Amino acid sequence: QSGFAHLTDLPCYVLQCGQATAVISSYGAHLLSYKPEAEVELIYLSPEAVWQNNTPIRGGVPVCWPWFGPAAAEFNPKAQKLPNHGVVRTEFWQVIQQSVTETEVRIEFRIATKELPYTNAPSYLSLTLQLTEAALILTLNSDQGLQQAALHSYFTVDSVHQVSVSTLAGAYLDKVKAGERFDQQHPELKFTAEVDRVYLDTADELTLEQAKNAVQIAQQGHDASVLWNPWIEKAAALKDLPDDGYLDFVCVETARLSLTTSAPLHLVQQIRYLGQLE
Ligand code: TA6
Repeated sequence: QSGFAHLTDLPCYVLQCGQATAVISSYGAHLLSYKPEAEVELIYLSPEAVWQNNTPIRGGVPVCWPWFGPAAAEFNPKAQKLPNHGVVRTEFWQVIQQSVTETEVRIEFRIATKELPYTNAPSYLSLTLQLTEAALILTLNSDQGLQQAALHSYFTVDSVHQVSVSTLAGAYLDKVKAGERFDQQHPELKFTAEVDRVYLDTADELTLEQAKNAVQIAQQGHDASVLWNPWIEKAAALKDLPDDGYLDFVCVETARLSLTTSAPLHLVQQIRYLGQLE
């Protein structure tokens, strides 16, 4: 696959349903590409991404689990140095099921959860990918709650300056401003500086619109959506992203962040290409 030839020897699975294709690696159960049509790539993958030496892949759809961002105290009683966004981005997952019908191609990855420094580790975590001609659905499941999770999707854009995400409402935590809480004033967000926001109680559907086309992101089982673009300085500080790479993507992430919800994890993100805009 030419778009990720730089990820040498990365084990990948290619799914195809009609014109739609998706590529996912067993390393991190990490989606690398989703093309609803032959020439239309919706997912951003950094040309400087690496996966060797326990590096999480920059771009695609990283799976964050069982914590999001830096490890919360619950996960880190000994205040160790733990990785950002949990521990499964850099593990190999096992394929436990694959099926093909006329209307859907499906693959399920599982990981036996490692010894973690907290008491509520579930017995498994699974990521199922369902590709149809109309959409791609990612579903993250486990048999426990009391854990954080996110599908940290990087969407490719022609120019970040021409992107908006809607419909946004209600409170958000602004990580660019030390996590301070604000109220969203406009139903859409445009990107004109660094954005790192956790929207609480977000809609089940968000739309990512750019000059020429739009993508719908439908979600279930979430209690937050995260919008992220590192902008100039932070992009320059990320060694697996080109300095101008921030122009080429925005992250729209489906997250479950409450650590008090005991219902089993069931987090869904459905990506649907809405096509060219008039
Ligand atoms: O989802 C946004 C975020 O948590 C940012 O704060 C930013 O650090 C980003 O994820 C990327 O994290 P990573 O560990 O992949 O470098």
